[in-house]
Amino acid sequence: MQTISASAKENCYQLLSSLYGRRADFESWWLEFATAVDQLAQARPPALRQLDAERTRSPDWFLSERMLGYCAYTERFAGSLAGVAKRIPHLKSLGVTYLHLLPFYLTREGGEDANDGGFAIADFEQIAPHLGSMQDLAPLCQQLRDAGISLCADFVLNHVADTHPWALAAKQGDKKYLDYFRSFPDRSVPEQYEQSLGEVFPETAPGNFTYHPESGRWFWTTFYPYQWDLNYENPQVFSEIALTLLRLANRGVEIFRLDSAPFLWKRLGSNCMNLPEAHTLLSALRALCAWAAPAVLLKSEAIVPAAQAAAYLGTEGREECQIAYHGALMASAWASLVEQNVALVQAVIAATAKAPRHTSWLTYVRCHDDIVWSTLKPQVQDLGGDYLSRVGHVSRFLAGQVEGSYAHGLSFQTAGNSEAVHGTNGMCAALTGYSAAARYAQERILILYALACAHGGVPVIYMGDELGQGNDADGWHRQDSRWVHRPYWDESLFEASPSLLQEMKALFQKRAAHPDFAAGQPLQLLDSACPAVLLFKRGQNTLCAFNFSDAEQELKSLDLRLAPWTYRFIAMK
Ligand code: OTU
Repeated sequence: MQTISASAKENCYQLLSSLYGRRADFESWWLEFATAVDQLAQARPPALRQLDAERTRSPDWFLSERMLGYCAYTERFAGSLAGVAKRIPHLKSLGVTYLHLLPFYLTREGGEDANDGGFAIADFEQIAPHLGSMQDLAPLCQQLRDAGISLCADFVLNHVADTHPWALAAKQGDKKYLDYFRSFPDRSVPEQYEQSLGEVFPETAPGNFTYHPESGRWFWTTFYPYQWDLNYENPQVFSEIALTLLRLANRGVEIFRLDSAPFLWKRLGSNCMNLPEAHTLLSALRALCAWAAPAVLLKSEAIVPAAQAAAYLGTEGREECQIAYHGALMASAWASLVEQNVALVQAVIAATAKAPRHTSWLTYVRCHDDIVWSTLKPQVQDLGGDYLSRVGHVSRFLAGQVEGSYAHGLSFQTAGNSEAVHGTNGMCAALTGYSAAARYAQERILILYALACAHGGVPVIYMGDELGQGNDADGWHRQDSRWVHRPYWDESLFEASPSLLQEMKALFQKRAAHPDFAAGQPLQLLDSACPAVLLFKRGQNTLCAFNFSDAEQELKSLDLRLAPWTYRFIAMK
């Protein structure tokens, strides 16, 4: 243990020195930082030290076929942090072993519309008062752990709220804190950056810089104007964030979802995403965990094309996050569902690198964000199609704007710029037609979840999908239409959707029962000779077949008939 920790410390030093080593104050900064980390490592509670030892012995624990995630907003799921415990029986009945709670920290005031649903954090060391207090976190982690469930906490790396004490000090012109952000005295440099920057919310938050009148400066704001990007060129920012992460880890958080990971570093002339320095920062955080809290897993939230997303899993010899969202797989599954043709999902799977050892993809069907279509750009282009018209059709279909569509979703951030085709919002039940009782809708939900279960990775259920929960009517009136797919927990759905819930559980049990579904097992794409059928082999001998169409399909070579919108997992001889 000692030697592993010492070499992780050395590794962390090397990584950080590659970023900050040229600064005159680097060595003194490091000394102070390392002392604080060592103290936190020593303060780690005995139960977590035991977990550290166990996980160090079995670093592949989360690659198991029995690993299953669940994602929810604390308030919408259970009222408060303490309330989450009452949902443990439901989670256990599904076989869940990992619970991701969206950000539960103190946010800027004004309600969820004014804080991006918790993603504008005013203090990482406090819990939002309506959700409880920091005293509730460790007991919840313990209760979940006793039930075999690891808590995954959201952790926003790229920005803080404009009401965070650092931002308040910067607004006053405090030099130390001005250097925590990226700000400019006028628009000249921002305008140079804008030449090559994209826009995450082109409709509701155009541009990437926000003028702050009192200080007279322009602050870098990739997301909403009230979310101020942190300046990771300042090592002090890294140490503040890193120590906060360790303090939360010592309370029992086992997995951190590193929000907006691609945006941590900026370079003029680039789109300021996925830069090598951003990867170095994540590797340094990983080394930090290996040094002071080895049980902890890092999960990158980089919703980018498959090849770029794979980079967040690191490489042999340069570790990074253990888990990475596979946003392209998710988006391509929806596109193939609409097109009744599996070319896109197949192309994405073919372009997906096998996760390096001790790492895994995260596979999912829906989440609290939109389906981000730009993740498919390379594959749509490879297939020779026009990106905008192809993706545009898919998003119009899901928004119910195409004749014959069963879907009730919404296009996101596209108004004012029809070229953007940014994303699609809506609950799984709304996008598949389940909410409208459309024929085959239940099968469509199951086929998507079956793919997430079979592909290889940690599959994550989005709260409500297992019960066929539809869109939240309240969300339609909000400026940010992602709220349509952020409904409140609804107990009545247990009676309304018994068959879906039963089939979902059956699917999760099938996966948990077979080691071929473990994340590390190989995937081999097969030619189904049928444009609507996705076919691959997992592990030693499991054949996975998915009919993405309204028609029955026959695979003659396998002597297999697939009813419309069905999946089959078959043990090969
Ligand atoms: C994340 O998403 C969160 O999941 C969002 O809920 C937040 O609004 C946002 O960060 C700001 O904190 O653009 O469409 O590649 O895609 O960081 C979702 C990563 C997003 C981005 C991602 C972002």
